[in-house]
Amino acid sequence: MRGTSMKLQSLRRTVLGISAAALLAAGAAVPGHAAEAADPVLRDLAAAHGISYGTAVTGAKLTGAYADVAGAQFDSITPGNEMKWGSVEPVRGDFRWSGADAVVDFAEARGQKVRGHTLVWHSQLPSWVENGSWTASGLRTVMTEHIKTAAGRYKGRIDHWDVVNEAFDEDGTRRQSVFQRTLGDGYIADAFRAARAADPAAKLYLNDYNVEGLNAKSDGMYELVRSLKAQGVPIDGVGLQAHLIVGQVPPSLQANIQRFADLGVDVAVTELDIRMQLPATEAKLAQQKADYAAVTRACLAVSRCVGVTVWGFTDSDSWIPDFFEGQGAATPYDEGFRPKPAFYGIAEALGWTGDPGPGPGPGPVDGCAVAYAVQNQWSAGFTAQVTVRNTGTAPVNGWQLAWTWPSGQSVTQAWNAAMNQSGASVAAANVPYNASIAPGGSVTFGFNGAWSGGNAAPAGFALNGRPCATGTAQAG
Ligand code: G2I
Repeated sequence: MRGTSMKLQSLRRTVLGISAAALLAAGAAVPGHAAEAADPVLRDLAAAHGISYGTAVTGAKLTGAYADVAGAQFDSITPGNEMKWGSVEPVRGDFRWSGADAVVDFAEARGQKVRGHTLVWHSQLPSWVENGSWTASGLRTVMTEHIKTAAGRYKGRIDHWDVVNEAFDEDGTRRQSVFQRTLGDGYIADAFRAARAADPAAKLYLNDYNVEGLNAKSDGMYELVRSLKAQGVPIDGVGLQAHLIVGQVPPSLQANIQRFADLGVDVAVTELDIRMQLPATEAKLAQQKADYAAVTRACLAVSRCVGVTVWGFTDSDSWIPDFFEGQGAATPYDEGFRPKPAFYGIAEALGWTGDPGPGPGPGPVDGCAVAYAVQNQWSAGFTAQVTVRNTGTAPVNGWQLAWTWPSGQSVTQAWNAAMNQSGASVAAANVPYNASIAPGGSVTFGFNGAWSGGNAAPAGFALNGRPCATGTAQAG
């Protein structure tokens, strides 16, 4: 699934601990957010239908506003990376639990379920496992010991374990992981048996991506689940990851959930995100809202579908921009923790009938102008300043300014904006203290960049998807 986009993690800004965002999460008034007091609570709406709504989290970010939203809105937490083999047992027999412990403690303190992710997976495997020269019995021992230790440590505290993750290739045959190559088809049954022995109360899941609709891969998974059930292997559920693309929710999603349910297992949507080509526009965000609603409705329609987990609740904590060049905006909250239309799509699918208000950002913009100035330039670097003016009549409540570099420049460090670059596409989003631009008002942010060959200004800018005039934004 890995794309080619460049990583700009050093540029990623979180807004943890910023008081405005914390207030937002607590439901109080924040400039630029219209409907806080009436905002729905997904975990309550979901509970009324007997399903769960969860999120993956980054354990190290569980403080401030990020923690507030994760705790208030969701009833299930999945550690995004902290329970993976490479995180917990990087060296054979040397277990490191602090990251995973912190996530489990967080969830328990808020009455949330925990999805354990994941016990046996070909990726994020420590090299001593992936590159060891194993006999079958040697690797089987290592695998079952790992399961026994990890599932045993959290015995009674994990609601669902993703016991085996991503075991299939796209054609529905087995992925040739080190486990498959060394142990053969039986490793999956062995892993489930070991997990059941280690934590009898946890629901044990087989989890994969691109298995949401009826297709060759989900057929392979279906056949395996059927045969595991027939052999009495302790499997309780199937996880459909659902890393989807805007406008492309598989029409057969509900039918596929139903056919797994009919085998006598639970089904969960375990890693939902719905990505788009950046910049986000109102039209794409509206389609994304419909898509999040459609996935939620498909789960509600099948009684054995136990819930949905989003793979990161905020665009500031999503794997998508790092893995798919030029894509992002895949989650229900924007980078400043404002609920997006997608959030209201989920709520409406769960029966909420309130008014989302004019709209937490990125909201409509009825006029904008941008002034872009390189202030300083040296051999390979430069400093630029960008002023964005609201030339319309309505306030801008939450903003994202997008542009494309004409000659291969890149952003290296930003101030007064949260900037991400993927390929040549740049997105600069407000930080909590400059989210609102009154009519006639402006905001200014700056950044350092790298260039070589040429350093021409971008040809155009779009504010929340709307093209802006250029060259006229400076305060008069
Ligand atoms: O790839 C998306 C998901 C597909 N299904 C299984 C999930 O476990 C997987 O999650 C992602 C995490 O969201 C990413 O955060 O798995 C990726 C690795 O395959 C995670 O990315 C890794 C980066 O590749 C590392 O460079 C980074 O050190 O995250 C690590 C921790 O931030």
